[in-house]
Amino acid sequence: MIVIDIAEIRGTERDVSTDQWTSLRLLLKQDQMGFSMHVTTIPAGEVLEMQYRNHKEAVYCVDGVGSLHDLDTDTVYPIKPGVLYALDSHERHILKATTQLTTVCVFNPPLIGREKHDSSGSYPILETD
Ligand code: 9YT
Repeated sequence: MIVIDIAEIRGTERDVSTDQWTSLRLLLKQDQMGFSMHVTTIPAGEVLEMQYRNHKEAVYCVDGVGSLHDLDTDTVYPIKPGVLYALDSHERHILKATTQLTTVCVFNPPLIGREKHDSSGSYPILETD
């Protein structure tokens, strides 16, 4: 069994930040659950364009408000606590944080933690050492 307190992750290599977000990786590929699970915080005003070509991602909002623009269908959805979106078809999308957003994100296949977004907003598939 894995039992982890998010406080143990802060300041470790599982505490990943870019200039647009911070992500605490509760579970990664090396934990052998078949998915990774992250708590991602996006500051107010950020606009993230992404397309996960190599992964499926589900995002559950636990705090804050914003919007999600599905660029494949040109549909805009409100994001608020209790809303989940699942990118089941690798959709191009834009996530806007109106206030600071806190989300729980699950990736399949799991991230190993060192992935960087490419110019399209995708993560590569990386293998563990
Ligand atoms: C919501 C979203 O996808 N943000 C980008 C970061 C990602 N959630 C991650 O690497 O944890």
